[in-house]
Amino acid sequence: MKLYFAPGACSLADHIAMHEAGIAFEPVKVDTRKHVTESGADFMAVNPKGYVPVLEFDDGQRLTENIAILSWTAQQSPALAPKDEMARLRLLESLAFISTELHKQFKPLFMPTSTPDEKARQSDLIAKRLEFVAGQMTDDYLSGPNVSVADAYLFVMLRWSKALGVKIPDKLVAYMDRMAERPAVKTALQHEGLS
Ligand SMILES: N[C@@H](CCC(=O)N[C@@H](CS)C(=O)NCC(=O)O)C(=O)O
Repeated sequence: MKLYFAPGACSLADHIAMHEAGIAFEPVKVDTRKHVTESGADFMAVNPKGYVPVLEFDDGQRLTENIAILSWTAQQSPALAPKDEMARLRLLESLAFISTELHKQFKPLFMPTSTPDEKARQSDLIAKRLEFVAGQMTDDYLSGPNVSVADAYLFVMLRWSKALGVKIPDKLVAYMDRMAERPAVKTALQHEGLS
């Protein structure tokens, strides 16, 4: 099994989650600007959408989209798998929120064409959403005392927030430190050359 990733990109969430689940896989580094893998292969042939993450199964099938890959990963591990139907829906709810209301909102912050005003407005929007997440969190992790694949995704959003100067609520700063101590997070960061 292969996970196509770009260092520090959203694919870091899948990378962390795969380690949390204890799944053996080969990480394949991708240059998402040039659309080539580390070995020089054409990444557009792997994912015509041109972006990471991609999970490639041993039979050659490929799964894209963070929500799908993280959901699959959760299903593989009893520790990460939600216990009942409502918990599964709550996990999906968290993943959808992180994907659409956080992840996609960073785009203007990464675009060189965005004006300082646009970037400031977008930073404020993301900061408000992080406040909302902090308000909802009543335990060590997003969905309670145990880590889930959604935590891996949120951790990446917090890394980006920190790097881009988006205000992070104190509760999430402590949460980020807690996540950073997890062996799966350390291993994924190390593999991506980020530790
Ligand atoms: N909808 C996709 C978006 C993935 C995405 O935005 N990937 C970024 C890295 S965080 C990327 O590879 N961008 C390169 C490109 O679009 O060319 C998902 O959630 O998996």
